[in-house]
Formats: sequence, C-alpha cells, structure tokens
Amino acid sequence: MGYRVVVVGATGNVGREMLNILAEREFPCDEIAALASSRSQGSEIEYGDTGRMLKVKNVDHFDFTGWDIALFAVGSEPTKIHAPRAAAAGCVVIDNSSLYRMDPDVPLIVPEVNPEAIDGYKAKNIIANPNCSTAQMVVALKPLHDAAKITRVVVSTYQSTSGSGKAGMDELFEQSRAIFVGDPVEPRKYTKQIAFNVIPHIDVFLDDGFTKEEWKMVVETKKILDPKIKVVATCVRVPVFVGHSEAINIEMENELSAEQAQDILREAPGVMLIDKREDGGYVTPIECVGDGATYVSRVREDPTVDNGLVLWCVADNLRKGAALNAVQIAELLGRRHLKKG
Ligand code: 2RA
Repeated sequence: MGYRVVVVGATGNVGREMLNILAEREFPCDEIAALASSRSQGSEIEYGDTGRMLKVKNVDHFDFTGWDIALFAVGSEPTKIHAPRAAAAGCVVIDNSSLYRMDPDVPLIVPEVNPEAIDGYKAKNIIANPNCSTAQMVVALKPLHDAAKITRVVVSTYQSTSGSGKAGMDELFEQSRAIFVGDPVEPRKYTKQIAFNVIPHIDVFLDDGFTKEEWKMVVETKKILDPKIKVVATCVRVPVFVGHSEAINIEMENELSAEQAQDILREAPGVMLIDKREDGGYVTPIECVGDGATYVSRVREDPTVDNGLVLWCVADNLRKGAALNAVQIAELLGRRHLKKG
C-alpha cells in the first residue's frame, strides 16, 4: 500500500519538477492529484515520463481529507489559505514557500543535514522546505561543520532566473532575443535588464539594506545547521536559466586543510566533489541541470583568516533547491512516521 499524494502548484516550475521526481524516484503513490489555481483547471500534465496524464484540479475546491501528503509549490498567499486547510484535514503539508520556514512549530528540513528535526512536524502537520540558495549551501557546509565547527560564513550567490519562476526565464529569453534583433529591452519581472547583465537584488529590500533573500540565507542556515554560525550574504540574479552557484567563504574554530575538506566532502551525503584544479575541472550551473547533487569545486584555504576555507557550490535550484528536497522530506516522513505497506 502506498500514499495518496497531492502536488499543489503542479503547473509551475517547481510543481512540475515535483511530479518528475516523484515518478523518477518511484515514490510509492497509490494516487496522485495535481492541483493549481482556477486558471489551469482542466489542463493536463504528465506524471514524470510515465506517459500517465493527470487532469489539473482547482485547489480552491479540493478536499484534502483522506490524502496523506501535500507538496505545496505556490506563493505564500495561496499557501496561507490552503496549507492550514490541508493540515487540519490530516494531510501532512511539505511547503516550499517562505511562509512557515521560521515558525518555531514548523520543522525546516534538509534531509542530509537535520533529519531528526522532522519529528516536530505534528505540532502543525506542516514541514517547511528551505529557500533554494540555503538548501544547497547547508548540504555543503554540514560535513565541514561536523569536522571543524564553522563559526562564520560569507556567501555570494549567482542565482538563475528559474528561481523567480517561468516569468523570470521568459524575461531572460525575450531580452536576449530582443538584443540580438535590435528590439528595445523592457524590464518587467526584474528591475533592470537581466540579459547580459547581473542584478544584485533578489526579493524585497529590508530596513538594514539587505534583501529578504539575503536574510533568508542567514536565518534559515541558523535554524537548519546551527544558530551560532554567523552568516552574511549577497544575493545576485544572473542570466542563467537553471542552476544556482555560490562562492562561500568559511571560518572555522578548528584547522581543516583544503585536502582534508576535499576528503570529507567526497564522502558527504548529497555532495558531489569535482575539484581537479585544472582548466574545466570544476562544475558550472549548466552541468548540474536535472541532477540532484550539490556540487562542490574550487576548495581552497583562505590565507587571510585563521582556519578559513573558500569553495564554489552549484546545484539545480529547482531540484535540490526545491522539488527534490521536498520529495526527500516526504521519503523521510515515510521512513520515520507515516510508514505504509
Ligand atoms: C530565487 N530563492 O532564486 C528564490 C527562489 N526560491 O529567487
């Protein structure tokens, strides 16, 4: 016997990947429902590569009673309406929005990093999935923290347009085309031109001058990995369709050589170390598309601080940064709490 699973936001970038990954990993689904807003109601979406088509239902009219797990991949506003409804009906919500991430009654989970924290899910029947840029970073940091206790992290991100949904990808495509054919470029989704440019602004500005994306990296890393770690981030949108990259500077309590760090990362769950110290011996976002690993390259000792390392980290933001992590949470939930069969 398997689970009855709902994907809310099934027609979006992340929702589609959730269906693909559930099918790829052969998640034991007895029944699967694809939900979206009224705009997509009645359209059809494929369940991975199975050839099985799912008719998209309107989330507004969906009764979650009798369903086991709902993977939510919609914005905070619709999540606010439907996630509590699903949770109250006994369906465990795994939410990809930022709405519940910092709620003390909601575990924020990256299965390779803090699987035991999932046990707190019963307080609200909701589990939060972290922000994409945090998820990949903590997968890379966790084994180094276990080995040498990280005290401070300085991270600069290079985030792809798929992080802002299909509209972001379309804007990159349209602007690139417009520039080639000599048409005017008009920013719509972004505040400045994204094609052939970089924009140091993701999510809204906060009073202290940081953006909310940068704040998320700080508070989510503390909640998932260790509240004592100091984090400062600069988040930048780059003209890439899929795959977020990060340059991460780490300070640790104890000494760890680059070679020791490489050995640790080579064995770490969820990490793929590609670090040849030669032309092309590192990973770029295009190479990680469709993959679930968090790639680490360019591991170096930082000569400007005591016990410092520098590394380059790349992952498919729609997968490890969102849909895959959510499905891994569902698998973890199944193993620890909702056993079937
Ligand atoms: C972004 N972090 O890349 C967001 C998506 N969750 O914009």
